[in-house]
Amino acid sequence: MPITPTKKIWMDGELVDWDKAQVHVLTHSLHYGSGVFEGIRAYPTEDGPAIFRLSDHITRLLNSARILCMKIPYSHSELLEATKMVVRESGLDSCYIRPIAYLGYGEMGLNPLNCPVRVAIAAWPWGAYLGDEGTANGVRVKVSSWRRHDPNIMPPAAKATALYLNSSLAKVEAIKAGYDEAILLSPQGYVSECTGENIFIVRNRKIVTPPSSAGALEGITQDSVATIARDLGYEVNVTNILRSDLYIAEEAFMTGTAAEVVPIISVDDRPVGDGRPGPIAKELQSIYHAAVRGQLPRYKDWLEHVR
Ligand code: PPE
Repeated sequence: MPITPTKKIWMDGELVDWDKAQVHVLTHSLHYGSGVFEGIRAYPTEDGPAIFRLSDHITRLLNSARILCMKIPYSHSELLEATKMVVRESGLDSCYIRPIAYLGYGEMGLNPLNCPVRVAIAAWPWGAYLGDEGTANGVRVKVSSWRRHDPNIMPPAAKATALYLNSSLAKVEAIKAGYDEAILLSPQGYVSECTGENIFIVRNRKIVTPPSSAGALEGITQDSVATIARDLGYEVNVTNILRSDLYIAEEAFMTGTAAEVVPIISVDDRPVGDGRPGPIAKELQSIYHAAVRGQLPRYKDWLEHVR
């Protein structure tokens, strides 16, 4: 998806012009995938733009860095304020925000401990990740031939750039085969997640989503949607599911910051339910859309206003 430039990017403590936000070709993270990042969204609200669950995203960024022994030279509150500044500066009331911490120029080789840690935060307008059509009418997915990471080979809890090669392999395979998105299984064969989204299914009116032990990222949207579902009275379980559960589910949908809530209408060419977006998926989607825009008092604590 193309990027629409905005004016400034926050880099290592200052705002620099969009076109000047550049790095050296011998940047460590370019060679070894040693970066950690976040994807965050800001939405228009009555009180101006608000960033959804910003504090939780910054916490996850710092945890990702901790897993990699990367010392980010900024505190949680400094990163929080910097992110708000980037959104204010952009003049946008709706945008996607990409903070990244990476190892810069200075050292080569697999011991990263002496590399300088760099941090950048950019924001730009970004539409529906799986398209407006996919959001409204659902997407077709396939189980990938690629497996998700074994937690002792690559830690899925770290939202690290290197892990996304696995996501890209699965995404390319799915697109080339004519599907919209892929579902990855864990090395043990449990359903893990999609390439950039968590997955949920509904069976016997109970909502189920796989745990991080199946290789899934602990999604912030996953948590938001599970909270909304429980508030509506649904039973939500975070537990392992099998590939065959996907084929006999009444409903399936995926969640992510970029994707938001997207119904799945078929898996491996088997229609999910009646092959149309399910009622629970649609209900959760519409409440999520209202919550992120500050339209529901119950979820206002999730919003970080930028002004
Ligand atoms: N799993 C993966 C692998 C993942 O990348 C994401 C977010 C999620 C689950 C959902 O997490 P959360 O956003 O906290 O609900 N993917 C981000 C990056 C997508 C990209 O193309 O880059 C995102 O949605 O921003």
